[in-house]
Amino acid sequence: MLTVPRVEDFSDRLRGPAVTARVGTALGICFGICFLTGVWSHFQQTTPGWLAIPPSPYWLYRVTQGIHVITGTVAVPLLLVKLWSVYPQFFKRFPLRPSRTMLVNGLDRFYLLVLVTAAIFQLVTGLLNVVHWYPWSFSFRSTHYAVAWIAIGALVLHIAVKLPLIRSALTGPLDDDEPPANADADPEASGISRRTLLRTTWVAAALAFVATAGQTVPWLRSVSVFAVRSGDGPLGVPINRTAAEAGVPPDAGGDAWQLEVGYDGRTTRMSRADLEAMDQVDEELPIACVEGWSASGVWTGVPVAAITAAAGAPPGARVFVTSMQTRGAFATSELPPQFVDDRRTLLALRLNGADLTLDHGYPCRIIAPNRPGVLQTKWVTKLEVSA
Ligand SMILES: Nc1nc2c(c(=O)[nH]1)N[C@H]1C(S)=C(S)[C@@H](COP(=O)(O)O)O[C@H]1N2
Ligand SMILES: [Mo]
Repeated sequence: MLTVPRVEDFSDRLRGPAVTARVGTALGICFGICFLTGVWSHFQQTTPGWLAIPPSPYWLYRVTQGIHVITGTVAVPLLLVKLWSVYPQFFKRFPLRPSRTMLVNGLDRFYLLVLVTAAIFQLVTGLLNVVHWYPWSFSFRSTHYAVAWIAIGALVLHIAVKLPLIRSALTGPLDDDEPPANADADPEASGISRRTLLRTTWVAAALAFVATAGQTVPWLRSVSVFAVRSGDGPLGVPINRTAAEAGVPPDAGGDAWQLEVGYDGRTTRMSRADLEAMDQVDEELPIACVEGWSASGVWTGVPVAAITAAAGAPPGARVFVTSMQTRGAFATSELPPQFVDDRRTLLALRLNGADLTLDHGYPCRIIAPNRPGVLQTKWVTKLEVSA
């Protein structure tokens, strides 16, 4: 017969507030940093009207998003140990009679369930997004963002509720000084100590760090087994979505291709040769994907500001970019004025000394400082300028 265990049935002396509070503190720090960098990433992609994101420093998004994915990955082993250290508490019985005790216990279980579910949801969806596996039909970004608020709200409540316990557990000893009275009878008593358990946890977290960090920290790349798409791609930069995947035909950038620049009811058309005839600028800028990987390249092309000026637009204009892509997301992006006016924002024609490959966005693509990869639109066909 299946019997529901009681809290006393879990007699593992490795568990206890001393372990839970220490692992929980590390986990809380990871979640806090992951939340803040995540909100930043969301704002980078759906910028609220009151916020003008600056193009400098050009590496900022690369760093914040690298940290977002690293702290999220490091949180996985920490969350597992944390849950292991407290799950017997879930089996603690409380009287199911209408009373204050029942109310308090019920609310306690409820918010903990919300916290645990939201935390697991965030880590699982985040990791699956990194490996491009979408076994769901909802929008990843808006859902991951909404659940982040639920998780952080429940986490703040959790810390507030447990603060006295956390404080005493962190200042108290880790291992019980006295060996358990039944040390001979209890086979576990001669096993590992809490100190060893914690050390193992930190090693697991460090391994998760090293395994992910290579996608932003170049010298770690060779050991970073979780660093998806951080290896070399054509011209030294990985490919996120190929032309075939985006439904861009191989001959899309052929001789017939022309860039349309619309401003004030007029359309200016430019061939690739026209663009090549304009003053070319070299800029070293990273592609910093929301998935955490990033890679630097030297891009050569025409400042977007030079193109808007050629179309007759004054400085301070914004530009709506459209790609030739026929399938999937990220076919368009918008450059706010501060990015258009920055001479490092290019309509790039070349990467690391060679013409762009089709998969990198041939015949031309946007590359701008301090922007998420999803906004570095490839296979550009139209720029709509509005003053
Ligand atoms: N038109 C278009 N541009 C796009 C994308 C896309 O799917 N379609 N993907 C974006 C994403 S998510 C990233 S990270 C970068 C990657 O550029 P790369 O493939 O040249 O490395 O391109 C961006 N530009
Ligand atoms: Mo990306």
